[in-house]
Amino acid sequence: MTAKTLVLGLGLSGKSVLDWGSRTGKVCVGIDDKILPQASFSWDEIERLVTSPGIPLSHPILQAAKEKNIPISNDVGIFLEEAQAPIIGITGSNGKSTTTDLIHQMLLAAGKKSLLGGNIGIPALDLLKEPIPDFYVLELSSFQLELIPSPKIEIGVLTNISPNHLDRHGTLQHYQAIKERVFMNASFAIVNQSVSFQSKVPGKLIRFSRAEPEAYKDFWPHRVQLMGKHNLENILAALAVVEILGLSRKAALKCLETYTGLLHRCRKVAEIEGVIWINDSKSTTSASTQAALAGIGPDLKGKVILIAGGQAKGASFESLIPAVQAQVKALLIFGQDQDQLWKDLHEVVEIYRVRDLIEAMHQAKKLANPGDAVLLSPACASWDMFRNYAHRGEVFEDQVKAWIS
Ligand code: UMA
Ligand code: ADP
Repeated sequence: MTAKTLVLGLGLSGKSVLDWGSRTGKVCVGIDDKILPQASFSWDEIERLVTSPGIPLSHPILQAAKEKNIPISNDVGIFLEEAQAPIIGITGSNGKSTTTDLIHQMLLAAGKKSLLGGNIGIPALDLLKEPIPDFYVLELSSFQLELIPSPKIEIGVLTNISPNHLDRHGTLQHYQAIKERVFMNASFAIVNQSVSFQSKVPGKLIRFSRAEPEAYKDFWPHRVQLMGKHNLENILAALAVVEILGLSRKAALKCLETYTGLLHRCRKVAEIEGVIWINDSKSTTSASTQAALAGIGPDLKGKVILIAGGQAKGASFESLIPAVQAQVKALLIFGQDQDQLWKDLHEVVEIYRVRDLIEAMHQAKKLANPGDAVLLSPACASWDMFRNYAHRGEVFEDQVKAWIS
């Protein structure tokens, strides 16, 4: 009987495992509760289970494998075993994707071959299809690290720690312990000054903090496109990597001059007549809109004109009240659940109901003064009027670009 790898979950990571299996001659069987619920296999032929990060460890298949002493891993675990170039791993509660992308861009700017992947949306195993680079830059989630007790990572970056995914990890302490794995075998650990560790740091510890203006007065804020103090921390973490590797700070800073951030996440699209237009279409919840307001509002000379609306998925917007009160001068609402937005926020801000996003933008243009920012951060899903959040963000960016061209 051929020994087989059982692949649980056939989303992005599961598919990358099947693909890796066919490239390397490993026989894999895929199962998925939604896509392929009927898949049949016999436990006797399974030598290893490779699960997907979104599947909790309490899943019956994972429990059964554990009882049968079948090794359990995930796509990132396999990647770390197979990768032939040093790995820079980035984890943390917030800012993972931005920091990961910044490090990747800075490596490229310094002339290094870098491949980017992991939780950011490019499955790690897909990177093995490319020629071996100088570095792999991997965003790692707690869901991915949970199944990798001792990851082989050369430079570990921990952006920050705040409670997240506790429904899955139980306690903040356990969640943090999982995150700290990122530097447990690393030669260098780059860690936010605000994090007090639980575990030992075997390599050289480098702390970054925005409490030391000397570290950033040569570039912040006059030479960067990214906005908000949280992004300053992400930049400091990325620059620490540049320094460790002995790469050119000048080239890294040059790269920051044009870096506008990841698509649809608090991305500065343009400044028109002193008004900054920001696309945060990825925000589909009040929590992320609140984070966007907290990140952007305090650094503005003026106020935020917020564009929100879409499908609320049953949520209320009351948690937005303090941030809206503090940062927003007008709120433009559209879409299926605009009544809920109006109900929760009309007492604290001036609200305008509009037909659609484009009308919201025209109205925002009229209301904005130099120093203000127009922020698309909908706090809602987009499916009532758009294909997805990316489509919504593209409509916004296209309109802004049409105004400047
Ligand atoms: N499934 C089951 N049974 C279950 C649950 C899910 O069979 O009980 C199946 C689903 O039907 C689906 C598949 O599992 O077909 C989905 O697997 P998944 O949720 O692990 O998602 P993937 O598409 O494999 O994407 C994963 C990461 N998803 C999660 O961690 C939830 C992606 O991170 C990552 O980009 C991708 O691998 C490539 O590495 C996304 C994410 O939301 C962006 N991450 C979380 C975050 O950032 O907070 C951790
Ligand atoms: P992640 O990948 O950890 O979700 P992202 O880089 O995609 O993080 O940023 C998502 C949102 O998290 C941003 O739009 C911003 O509101 C917030 N954020 C980003 N970086 C930080 C940081 N260093 N500290 C706190 N919040 C942050």
